[in-house]
Amino acid sequence: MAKVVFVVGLLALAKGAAAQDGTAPRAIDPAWLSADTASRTATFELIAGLTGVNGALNFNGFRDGGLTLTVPVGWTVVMNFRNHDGMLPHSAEVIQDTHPLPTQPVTPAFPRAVTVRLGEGLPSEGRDDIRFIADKGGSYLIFCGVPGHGAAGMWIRLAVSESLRTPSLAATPAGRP
Ligand SMILES: [Cu+2]
Repeated sequence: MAKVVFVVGLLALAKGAAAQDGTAPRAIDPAWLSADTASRTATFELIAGLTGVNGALNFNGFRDGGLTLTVPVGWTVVMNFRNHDGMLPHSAEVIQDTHPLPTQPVTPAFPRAVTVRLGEGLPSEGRDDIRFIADKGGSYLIFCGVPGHGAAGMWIRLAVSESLRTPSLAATPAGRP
């Protein structure tokens, strides 16, 4: 009996290690997004380098547009940025959906839709909360402004919808914008 328990324990350890190395596909955590319909505010936990995916050049474990935050037009968007990467600095800004992707920081698509230290990045466990009004419908990118990171895949999508009434978060096909 003790042997069985030992084997189960080893399996649990192995599973934990696989999750930690970040190669396993990651599910969307519902806690990442909250919506206040009274104040029309969407609050999103934006976590740089959450997993090891793409050498940690990811947001919330997703790269190359594999995650899309959708908000209704006119809503206030709060992004609680945190850098979970123990190695590299990261930042974030909302930019126009452009191809090819910029290799340097660019002007954000909405005023103040940008973290501090955009080009140099925030250090490990650095935080910055950004807040802006999504007053133009369309498709945008949430992009790391540290040179080379966004172009290497460190971007997800922001859709500002003219028709939907509630914010949502969904996995989307990864690929070029
Ligand atoms: Cu980065």
